[in-house]
Amino acid sequence: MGSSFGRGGATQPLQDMANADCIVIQGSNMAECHPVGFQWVMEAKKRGARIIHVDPRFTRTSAVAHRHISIRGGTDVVLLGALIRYVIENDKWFHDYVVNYTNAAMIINDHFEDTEDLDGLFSGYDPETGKYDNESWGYERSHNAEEGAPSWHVECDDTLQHPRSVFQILRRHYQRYTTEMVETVCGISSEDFHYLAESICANSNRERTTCFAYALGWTQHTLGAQFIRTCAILQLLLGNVGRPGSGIMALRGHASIQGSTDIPTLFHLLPGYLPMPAVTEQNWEEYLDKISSADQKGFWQRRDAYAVSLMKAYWGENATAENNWGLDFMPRLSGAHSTYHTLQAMMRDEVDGYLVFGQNPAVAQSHGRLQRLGLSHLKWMVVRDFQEMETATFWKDSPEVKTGELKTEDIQTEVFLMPAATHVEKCGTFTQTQRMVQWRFQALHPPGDATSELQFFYELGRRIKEKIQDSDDPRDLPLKYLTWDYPVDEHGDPDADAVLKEINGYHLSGEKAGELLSNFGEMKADGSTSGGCWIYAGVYAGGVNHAAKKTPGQEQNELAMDWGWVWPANRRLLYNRASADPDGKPWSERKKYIWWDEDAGRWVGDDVPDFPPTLAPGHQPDPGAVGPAALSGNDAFIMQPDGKGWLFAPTGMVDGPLPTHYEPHESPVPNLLYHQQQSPTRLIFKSVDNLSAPNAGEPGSEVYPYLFNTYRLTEMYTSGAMTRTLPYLAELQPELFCEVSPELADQLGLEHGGWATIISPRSAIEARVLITDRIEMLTVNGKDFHQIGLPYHYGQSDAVGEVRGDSPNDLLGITLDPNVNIQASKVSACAVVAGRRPRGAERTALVKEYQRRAGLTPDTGNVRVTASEKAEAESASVVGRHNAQSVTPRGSQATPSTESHHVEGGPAGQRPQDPTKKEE
Ligand SMILES: Nc1nc2c(c(=O)[nH]1)N[C@H]1C(S)=C(S)[C@@H](COP(=O)(O)OP(=O)(O)OC[C@H]3O[C@@H](n4cnc5c(=O)[nH]c(N)nc54)[C@H](O)[C@@H]3O)O[C@H]1N2
Ligand SMILES: Nc1nc2c(c(=O)[nH]1)N[C@H]1C(S)=C(S)[C@@H](COP(=O)(O)OP(=O)(O)OC[C@H]3O[C@@H](n4cnc5c(=O)[nH]c(N)nc54)[C@H](O)[C@@H]3O)O[C@H]1N2
Ligand SMILES: [Mo]
Repeated sequence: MGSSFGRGGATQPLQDMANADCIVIQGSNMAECHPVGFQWVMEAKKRGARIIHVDPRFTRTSAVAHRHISIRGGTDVVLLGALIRYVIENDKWFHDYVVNYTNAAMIINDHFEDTEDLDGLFSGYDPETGKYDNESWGYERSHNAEEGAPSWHVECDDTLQHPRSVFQILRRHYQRYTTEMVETVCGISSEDFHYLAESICANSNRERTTCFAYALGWTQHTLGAQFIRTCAILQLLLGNVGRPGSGIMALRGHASIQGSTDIPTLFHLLPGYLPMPAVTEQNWEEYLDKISSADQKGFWQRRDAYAVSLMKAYWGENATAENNWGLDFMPRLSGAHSTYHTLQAMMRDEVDGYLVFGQNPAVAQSHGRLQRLGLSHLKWMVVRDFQEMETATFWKDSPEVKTGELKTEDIQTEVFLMPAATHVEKCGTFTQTQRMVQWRFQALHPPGDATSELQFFYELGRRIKEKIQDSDDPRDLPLKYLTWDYPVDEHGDPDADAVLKEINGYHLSGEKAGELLSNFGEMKADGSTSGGCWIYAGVYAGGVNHAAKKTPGQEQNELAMDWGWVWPANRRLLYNRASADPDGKPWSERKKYIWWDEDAGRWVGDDVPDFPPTLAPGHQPDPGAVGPAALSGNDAFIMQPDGKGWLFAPTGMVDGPLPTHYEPHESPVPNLLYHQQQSPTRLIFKSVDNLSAPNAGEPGSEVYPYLFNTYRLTEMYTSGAMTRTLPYLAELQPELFCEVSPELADQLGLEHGGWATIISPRSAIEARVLITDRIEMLTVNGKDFHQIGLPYHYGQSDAVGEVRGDSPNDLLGITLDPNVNIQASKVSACAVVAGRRPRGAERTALVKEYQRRAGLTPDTGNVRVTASEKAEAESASVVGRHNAQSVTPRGSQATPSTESHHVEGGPAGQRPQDPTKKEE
C-alpha cells in the first residue's frame, strides 16, 4: 500500500464500505474475523451492492456474499493480474483518472527488463545474494529538464503509447495472465472469472465504485506484499482510490496492530515509518538520505523535520546538531533482526535473554518445534501474560519433551512468569484497522501484582537509569540521556496521557514554547519542536485528547469526525483529492466527496482534504520547487515522490516493480507462467531443522502432494491462550480439526469425526476429520487438486484450559517475504493419512521416514533461481509458457551449494520511504 499510494494504512474507514457498489473480499474471512466492521459490508449489500468472496474455503463470509469463488491458495496474483489484463484489453480503465493521478504516462529508462523478457526475473537480479539492485527500474529523466533540476522532472507521454511508458509495460506484463491461465493455475472457472471481472467493471466509473478488503490470506505469503500491489494496480486503473466506497480495506488483526506498526515493535522502523538507522549511516545527512531524497516532491521530502522532532522527543536537550540530533546514541542495525532471524541466533546460542510480552510464539509462530528448541537455548526468559501458556511451559510439557528431544532437567532456561494487566485494567490508546486512534479509560485497577506494560517498562527504565546515573561509559550515555520523566499515580503507574502528549509533540522554544503541536506541518528541523510520531501530530492539538472523543453517531454525520482521531490529521478517506476530476469538480454527484470551491479558493467537503488546502487544480509548480511546494494541482498522492499513484513501483519493493506470479515456497504445482518456480527473493533459511518439500516435478515431490491453508475460527483467538481457557468458548471449538473435501476423504479413507495425521517436512500432527463440501476439490493444471483447512489455535500445554490439540504451526517451515519479513504461513505442502499420529519418539521417526522417502536435504526446495535448470530440462510445450529459447536469465546459474545458510533481509539497501511496512 505504501509503495502504491504513499501510506501503509487502509485507504478508507470501515463505515465507508457501505458506500461501495461492489465489494470483493479476497484473502480474508471478514465476517468471522472482523465481525464488527463487517456490518458495513452488510449495509452496502442492503443498499444494493454486489458482494463477492474469493477464498480457498467457503466460510460465513461466503455464506452472505452473492458469490463465493474458490481459489487455490497462493495464486491470487494470477487472478488479479488477469483482471488487470481484462480491464486494459476491454478498455474498461478510467482514462482521465489514470492519466492524471497515476504514473501511467511516465517513461521507464531503457535498461529495464521485465519478467516477460527474463522468464520470471526482472533486471538487476543477483543470484549470489538473491537480491535486486533496482537501479534499472527507474524513470527516464525528462529530456527538457535543466541541469540540476529536481529529480521529479521525468519523461512522460500522456498518450500512453510510448513502448516504455508505464502503461505499455504494464499491459505487456499481464498479457499472458489470461482467463485460461486463471482456470489452469487458480482452479477458477471461466464463468466465475467473467462474473468477477464484469461485476468489478460495471461498478467502477464516474458514478460507481468498487472496494476490496483483504487480510492474512494475502499477506502471509513469500510474495504477500505483491498480492496487495496487484490489487492496488487494479484499483488505480479503475479509478477506485480516494473516492467514497472505493479503496483497499487492509483489515488489521490484534486490537492495536496498526498502532504497533505506526509506533513500531518492528526491528527496522522507528515511529512514523522512519527507518531504523543502520551501521552504514554515520551522520545525519546519511540518515536523511535513507528516508527520502532532498529534491523529491511531496511531504516525505520534509523528513528532517519529522526525524529531528523524534530525536528531540527521545533525547530532549541532549539532541543537538553537533551530535547528529542524537543519532550518535541510537543503536544501529547490522542486518535483519526479525523474530525469525532472532530465532536463528538463539539456535546458535547468541541470545541470552528473551522478553515475551503479549504473544505465544510456541504456538502462533511458524515452525513450533524450532521455536521451542530456540527457547531451550536461552539463559532466561520473561513472559508477561494473563495466564501460563505454551511459551512459558515449554520446558515441562512441550511436544519435544514428549518425544524425548528435550529433557526438562537439561534445560537451563530460567523462566519468569509475570502477571499483566488486561486492556480494561489500564488506559491508553489502540489504533485499529482504519488508522483510528481510540482512547480507553481504565475500568478497574489490576489485581495483585499485575501491572500495565507502561508501568513495567517505565519502572524497568527508571531502575536501570538509577544504576548508571553516575556512569560516563559511552555505552551508558544513551540510557542516561533518554527522557524518562512521566508523572505517576498513587500505584506508581505512569500517566498515559503524558505519553500521548509526548507522541503528539510540543513547541520547545519560541513564543509557543510549551504548547502542543497542532499538526505535523508545525514540525521544524532546527530542534525547536519535538514529536514522538509525526503522523500522530494533532491527536492532542489544542490540549484536547482527540483520541478520547466519543460523540455518538446520532449526533454527527456519517463520517463521524468526532469519534476518535485518525492519522494523519484526522483524515478519514485518504487520497481524497482524487474524488474530484482534474478541474476539481466531483466525478459525479453520486460520488461527490471533496471538491474545489472556486469562490473560497480552497478544497471543501465533510472530510479533511488530503491535499494542501488552497492548492488549486491546474496549478503548476515552479520547476525548481521541492517537497510540498513541488506538487501540481493534480498530484493527488501527496506522499509520493512524484505525486502519483504507482502502477509501476520504481522503488519501495525489493522483489520487483510489478507483481509477478510465483508458486508458494512449497507447491506440488509447477509455475505455468515462468520457469522460475518460486519468488527468487524470498528469504530462505536452509538447515537440517528447516527442510522444505521438493518443487513440482522434482523427485520426492509426490511425498507431500497436498497443500494446507491455515486460518481462524470465530470462537477462538490466535494462539488460543485467551480462548482455550474460557469454558464457554472452548466448548464451542473443543478440538483441532482439519477440513477436507468428500473426494479427498474418499481417496484417503478418512472418516468424518475420525482422525487424520498430517505430515510435513517438519512435523506430524493429528486432527479430527471434518468432511465438508466447503472445501472444494479444484482442477489445477488439468489434475484434481486438494487443499486442506487447518485452524491454528491449538496447543499442547496442560496449563491452558481443557482444550488441547496439536499445533498446525508445527507443520510450517520458515520462509519469509523479503519486503516485510512476514512468514509464509498460509499455504504449505503436506501428506495426509488416516488415523492418529504415533506417540513419543515414534512421532519423530515418522517425520524422518517421510523426509527420507522424499530425499530431503537442506537444499531441497531452497534453490533461488530455477529458471535455467528447468528450461533445459523441459520443452517449451507447457501450457501458455513462452519459448524456452528466450528464457535463460543472464547470470542466473546459481549453484545451490554457494548459497549462504540464511539470508539477511531487512532494510539495508531498501528505502522505506513511506508507511509501507506493515507486518500483517
Ligand atoms: N474470532 C477471531 N477474530 C480474529 C482473530 C482470531 O483469531 N479470532 N485474529 C485477529 C487477527 S490477529 C488477525 S491478523 C485477523 C485475520 O483475519 P483474516 O485474515 O480474515 O483471517 P484468517 O482466518 O487468518 O484468514 C483469512 C482467509 O484467508 C484464506 N486464505 C488462505 N490462503 C489464501 C490465499 O492464498 N488466497 C486467498 N484469497 N485466501 C486465502 C483462508 O481460507 C481464510 O478464510 O483476524 C483478527 N480477528
Ligand atoms: N499458521 C498461522 N500462524 C499464524 C497466523 C495464521 O494465520 N496462520 N496468524 C498470525 C497472526 S496475524 C498473529 S497476530 C499471530 C498471533 O500470535 P500471538 O500474538 O503469539 O498469539 P496470541 O494468542 O494472540 O497471544 C497473545 C498473548 O498475549 C496475552 N495478552 C493479551 N493482552 C495482553 C496485554 O495487554 N499484556 C500482556 N502482557 N499480555 C497480553 C494473551 O493472554 C496471549 O497469551 O499469529 C500468527 N500465526
Ligand atoms: Mo494478526
